[in-house]
Amino acid sequence: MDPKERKGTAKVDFLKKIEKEIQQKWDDERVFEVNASDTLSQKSKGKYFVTFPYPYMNGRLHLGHTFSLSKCEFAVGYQRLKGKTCLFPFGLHCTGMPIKACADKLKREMELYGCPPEFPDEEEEEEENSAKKEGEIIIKDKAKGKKSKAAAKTGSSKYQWGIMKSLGLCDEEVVSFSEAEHWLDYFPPLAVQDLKSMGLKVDWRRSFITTDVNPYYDSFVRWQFLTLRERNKIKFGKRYTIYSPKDGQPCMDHDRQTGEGVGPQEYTLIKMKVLEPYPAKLSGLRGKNIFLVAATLRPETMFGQTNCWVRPDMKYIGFETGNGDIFICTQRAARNMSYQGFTKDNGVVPVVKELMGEEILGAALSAPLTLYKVIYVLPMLTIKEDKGTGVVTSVPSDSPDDISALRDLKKKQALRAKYGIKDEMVLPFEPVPIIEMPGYGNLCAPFICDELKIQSQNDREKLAEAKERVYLKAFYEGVMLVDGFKGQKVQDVKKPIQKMMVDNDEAMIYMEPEKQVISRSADECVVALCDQWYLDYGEVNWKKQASECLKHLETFCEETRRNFEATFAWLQEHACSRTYGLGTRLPWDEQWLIESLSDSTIYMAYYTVAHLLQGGNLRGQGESPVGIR
Ligand code: A2H
Repeated sequence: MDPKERKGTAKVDFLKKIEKEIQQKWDDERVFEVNASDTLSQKSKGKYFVTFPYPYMNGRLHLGHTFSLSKCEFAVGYQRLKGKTCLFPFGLHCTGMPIKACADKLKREMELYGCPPEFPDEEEEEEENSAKKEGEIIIKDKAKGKKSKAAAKTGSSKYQWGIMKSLGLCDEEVVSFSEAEHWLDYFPPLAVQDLKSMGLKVDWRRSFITTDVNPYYDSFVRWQFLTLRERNKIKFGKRYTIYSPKDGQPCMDHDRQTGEGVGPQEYTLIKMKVLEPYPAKLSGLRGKNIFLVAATLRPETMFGQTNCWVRPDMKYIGFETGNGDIFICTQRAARNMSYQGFTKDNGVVPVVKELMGEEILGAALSAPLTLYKVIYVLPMLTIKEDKGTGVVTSVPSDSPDDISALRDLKKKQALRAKYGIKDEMVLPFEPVPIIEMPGYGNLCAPFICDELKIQSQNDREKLAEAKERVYLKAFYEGVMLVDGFKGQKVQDVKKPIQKMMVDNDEAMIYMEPEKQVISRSADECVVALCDQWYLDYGEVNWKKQASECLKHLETFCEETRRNFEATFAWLQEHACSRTYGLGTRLPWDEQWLIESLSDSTIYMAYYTVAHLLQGGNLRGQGESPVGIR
């Protein structure tokens, strides 16, 4: 070995030896164990407390933890040198789905593939088949096949078994991880060991794990929830929640792969009735009521509908609703609706027709509120697949997208011809003045499109600007021109007009996630109406109290204060009950588990007494140092 290198190692080894000895001394002398009474001593120059969001115990800690921890660690070390009585407690979180999901996945793999499991290698099978057809590529494909088989056996695997093996565990050890409780035995002591070797200045007597495995923490959380209930902060009922059909339960921030902070977005679903004779594609459904259902954010503009848009090259379905009517929209939207009481069976979409947009172009419709008795289905090429129902109602007076697409069709005979649209379906339809806006007149969308010289529906950037300019302004400054609402502000009539159409069975409330949400189980989430216990964080008085508290809170910097304020602003009803996972049961309705964000809101208070209850026994199984049971 290079002598330089050897010298380097010797120095590090020496330092490590000192480190070990000192850490042992800290441990023996219990130097980081502090009690409330210590702050009363003459020597104490004040008190200082740090807390780190307790990490989740589905694996070993990693470099990310180390980085974040260093801030607590440096702060507490510095304050200690200044003579303050410093407390750094450290809990470990086990509540929620992922541990249980991994354990169950492992169990399933062993049931399917034996123990130790022999996994099928799909890639190799496929490649062998194709290799038979084209002899030439055998060598290349074989090599690839071997690689993927090796991956399945080692670690970079889609199988839970492979993931566990990659932690360096032997077969027998992996088997024990098919019981969720084993994770709670295995990882927490390793976390403590790793944190100790990092030299953290922690009072380890105050450590604990969560869930009903630990009777002390369990009763702390039960107390918390009983108290919240007594104070009327917890309610029960059907609520719109982001939900994973695959998991069969709500999917909150903690359970998501993507879509943090995303909530349900409400649309008004406009029922546009297809008139007889039905287009050929739908002729088999004669005798049934068929509706194209359009999702809109602007129910108050329905007085100005001139047509309905679908995208010619997009897939739609017709499905049967609870009362036997047929709704036409995208499969994705129908999936959401099926969890919101639209269909006979929850979560089941009874598909009666699959079709392309172009197959219903030119269909005649009757739509609510508009003065045009009959309007037609026309092509719009910019409709997105992942928003709303894929059916868009057209209000060219107030929507820049709609006026541009309508002008395209009016201008270009060839475009009409391409899609078989007759002149009388387009040419007689003019924008209807329904809203007056200061500075924009009574046809704000044509006005802004002229001003920005928008040429077609494909002018995406300019259209985005046009929408930005008129959308908010219309909400705050728009004044209605139509009979019955004349002179009223848009923001005041939006809800009443929505309600009027819903009451007349011309519209419904439809929800979907604001943006795509993918669960940790890799499911695309929907919005579902679920029976829920929920924390009523949106309640006005509670919010007022919280804001008042924040005023008196030292946040050390403005950014932190702003983050609190922003969270208060969006936080609404928070579903806190779950059916699957680990945790504490709701004391008054034990079929439910309390989810992982809700059992971790005030645990810092538990640190103040944890040592008197558990005395450092993570699972709370030993005797309490002060005899509390
Ligand atoms: B709005 P947000 Cl008058 N692809 O309704 C493209 N656009 C879609 C869509 C899809 N898959 N699904 C719905 N939309 C439209 C009326 C309206 C709308 C007026 C003015 C503005 C306006 C009449 N068209 O929206 O991205 C629908 O058009 C401007 C924001 O969820 C729906 O409301 O915010 C709106 O976009 C939903 O867009």
